[in-house]
Amino acid sequence: MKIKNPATNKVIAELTDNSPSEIKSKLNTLRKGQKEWSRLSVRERLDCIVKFGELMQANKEELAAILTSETGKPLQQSLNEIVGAQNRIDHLKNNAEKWLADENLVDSGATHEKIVYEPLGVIANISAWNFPYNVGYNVFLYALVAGNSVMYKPSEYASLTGKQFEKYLHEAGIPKNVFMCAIGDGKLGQRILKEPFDGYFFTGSHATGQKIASTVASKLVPVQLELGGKDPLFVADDVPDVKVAAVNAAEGAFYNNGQSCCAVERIYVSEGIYDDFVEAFVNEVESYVLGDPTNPDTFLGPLTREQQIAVLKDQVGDAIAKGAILKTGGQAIEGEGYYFQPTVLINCTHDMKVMQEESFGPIIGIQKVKDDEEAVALMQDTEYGLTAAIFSSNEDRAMEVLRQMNTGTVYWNCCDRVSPNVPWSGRKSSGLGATLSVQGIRAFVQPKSYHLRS
Ligand code: TXE
Repeated sequence: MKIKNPATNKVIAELTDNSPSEIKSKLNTLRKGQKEWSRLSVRERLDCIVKFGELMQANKEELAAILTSETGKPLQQSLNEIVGAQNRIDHLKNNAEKWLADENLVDSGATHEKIVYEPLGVIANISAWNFPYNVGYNVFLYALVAGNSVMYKPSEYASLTGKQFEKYLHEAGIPKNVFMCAIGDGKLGQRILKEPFDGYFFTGSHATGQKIASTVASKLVPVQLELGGKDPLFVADDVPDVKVAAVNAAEGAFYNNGQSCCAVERIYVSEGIYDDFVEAFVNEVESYVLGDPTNPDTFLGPLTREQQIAVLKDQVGDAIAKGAILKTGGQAIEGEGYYFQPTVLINCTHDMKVMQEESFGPIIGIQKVKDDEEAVALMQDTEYGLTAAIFSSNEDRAMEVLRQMNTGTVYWNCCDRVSPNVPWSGRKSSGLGATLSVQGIRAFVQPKSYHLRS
């Protein structure tokens, strides 16, 4: 497998794909390893994870350079991701023993009753490239702490980072037969689905998520899908400062080049502040430094995947043909690398692809709304259900809007945010199941009920 740098389109490394027989033999190895691993205490397993976190932080400069080289993520954002993902480890360290402890429900009388949380066994984690630390940690660290062994298939666009996870997990004391990488593309992913894993945990596109769920359905094992979104933000007319709202909204839309599952993908603005908001928003977007991702000032690097340029061009053309106004950007940048200008489309309507289909790039559609009722109806007009946000100075107004959102997460005066304290879950086409928090660890265990008479 050839690994390309999206900033230069040059091959920077070559890895050998795993063959189907290697997947089979890795699964057998992981099955043996899991038995020993699950006999350790939660604290012993956590000690390895804590050590892993220390190693990642100690080597963060080198790791950030690797992530930037294969995804095009600006170096500072790669560092932010590595440093930020440590919060999962801190949270596990403080809570996992409590979450996984046996629950003695009846401990008097003739029959005692308790719940023991047992690991699932060997799980397959098919992962994504956009935030490999965040979305990877959400799955494999929680699975390991709960006593599972893991086959981790990094995205073909983040395989070098995946290999680093394997190296440092082993260095931190996780046995080699408890965590293993599977290197390859979607075809290898399909091969993994054929094998009898005890759970399949996927992060990626809706289309692939659907294929995975239907392929493994007959196995009757847990399947969890963390998919994309078309996340709306409503900027209400009572925001205290329109410029601040515009700056925050733009960051939510353009951070990581818009390649976040919870990026702001469409914006609705009250008519009273619409013109001021658009002006401030466009000024902010035009101030972004675009270019070489290794330059510390760069905010927008190349897209990770060349194919996405065609999707973005199509969305721009479709929106303009249906009456949107292109305020800035709109073009791919000729030359080396997969660059696309940051793009703002205004006067958008819901017949446009940019308001309906996931963009996953540096492009945003803005639409004017007359009141909260119209904003809610438009925010809810989507097949997705990951996050929704409102900027408003009125808490009651905000809560009334957020109450009506059929999404796993809602935000008041913030957006594009994930925390280990609360579950991360998508509804409708945004996914199935939850990661993070106590819910996230329960995804990797199965309860066993004990009825005990002495
Ligand atoms: O995703 P895929 P890609 C969305 C986003 C983006 C699009 C494509 O819209 O533009 O997905 O990205 C493996 N059986 N998100 O191509 O194809 C594949 O090798 C088993 C949203 O990366 O879904 C990789 O490891 N596995 C998302 C993983 O699945 C298969 C983050 C994801 O690939 C497979 C990333 C198959 N048939 C992209 N086909 C988010 N939730 O944030 C592919 N794979």
